[in-house]
Amino acid sequence: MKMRILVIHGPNLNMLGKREPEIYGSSTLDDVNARLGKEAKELGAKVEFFQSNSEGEIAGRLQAAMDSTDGILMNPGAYTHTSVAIRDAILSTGLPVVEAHMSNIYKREDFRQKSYVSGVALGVISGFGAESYSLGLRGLVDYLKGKAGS
Ligand code: CA2
Repeated sequence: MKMRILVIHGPNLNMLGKREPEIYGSSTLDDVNARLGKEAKELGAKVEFFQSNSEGEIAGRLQAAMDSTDGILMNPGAYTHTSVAIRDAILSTGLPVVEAHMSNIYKREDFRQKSYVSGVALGVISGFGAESYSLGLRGLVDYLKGKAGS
């Protein structure tokens, strides 16, 4: 069976390509998802996408993923820096999660330099624009292929 990957985009990422292109680039969320869909196909994986501005909805989607997903690629947006609830929901899934950020959060304001997610993530990619998602997908799929073969 094909590997099943869930991509979660956190708050305000629906605005991608429409505001602040100097920080987040000019690709829209649909562009990013279309590219990930194509790359996933090449890697032999199936992707599903979810975006929400609500912490509770994201926690709920993580919980629902438990039995229907092999791994999660996630940009938690601003909740990265605030949400114990999302961290706990990730832990409750028991699934590998790759945390991706378009900007390099360690080059920005102090309040962005703490991530509640990194400590429970398989790995973190930050600073490569929309490419961060592609790199994260590659890392996640490679990890899952290694696990399936071991
Ligand atoms: O660098 C990233 O990917 C972030 O996760 C993006 C979040 C930010 O709060 C994190 O610190 C770093 C913000 C996402 C909002 O994205 C927008 C995109 C276009 C226009 C407005 C917001």
